[in-house]
Amino acid sequence: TANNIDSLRQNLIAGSQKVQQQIIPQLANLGNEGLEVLQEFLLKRRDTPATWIDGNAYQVVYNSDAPTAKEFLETNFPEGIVPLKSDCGISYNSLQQLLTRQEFQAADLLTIQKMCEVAGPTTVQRKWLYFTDVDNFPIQDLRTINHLWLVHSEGKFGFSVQREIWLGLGKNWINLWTKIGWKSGNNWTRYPHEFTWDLSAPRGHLPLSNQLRGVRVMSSLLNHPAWNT
Ligand code: UYC
Repeated sequence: TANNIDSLRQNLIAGSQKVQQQIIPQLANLGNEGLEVLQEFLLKRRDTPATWIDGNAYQVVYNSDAPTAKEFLETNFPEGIVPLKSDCGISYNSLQQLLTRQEFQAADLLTIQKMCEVAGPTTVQRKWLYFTDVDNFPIQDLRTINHLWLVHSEGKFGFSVQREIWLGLGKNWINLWTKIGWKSGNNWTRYPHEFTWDLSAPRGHLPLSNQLRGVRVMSSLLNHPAWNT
């Protein structure tokens, strides 16, 4: 009913993150009228950095099969809700699309590939990053990749989430592995089948950094100047 829609709309605009999170799926179940409220919400907030609440709203509109929704996105958010800024001319559009669809395993692979691409042809050929590649990684690009992960995972995934947990553990790697589900007791989680490729994973579970060649790449990632605000 009109009354119900209006109260959901008010709560979506003014409510806490928790309230907003509950309202978005309710609006998703209300067809076109619900979609219109979500679209208005996205437009209203487009001048401030996207949060995972925007990500949730965006995903509902994206996953709807209404022609108006498709047109709305093509007109207003042709490249998604995270600005795909790069200091080296790399396109993050494909990563944006995988993450919007929450295809986390494919997105994880593409993240490594894109980071190799940023580092240059030698790294692309090698297929894995040196810690020096990460030290030289442009701030803008690392922030874009991280922002995409955050926004499309309800704030659960991303290097900055891993960093926050790691700092909270006094920079203890062993405890980090357990906390983010990369190790259980003495056993490393095996790639790819033992990892959890959806939002039921522990916070910070993704994106992965292979530890086969040591911790230095991960250390460079979590110590990167991109995280100094
Ligand atoms: N793998 O175990 N990993 C691979 C992880 C380790 C191994 C790729 C993460 C421990 C081998 C990714 C963990 C280990 C390959 C990850 C993990 C190990 C491989 C694909 C928990 C053995 C085949 C991208 C820390 C005891 C490729 C890539 C190769 C691949 C991720 C083995 C993303 C987070 C120490 C043999 N593992 N990896 O980097 O290089 O290849 O031989 O971390």
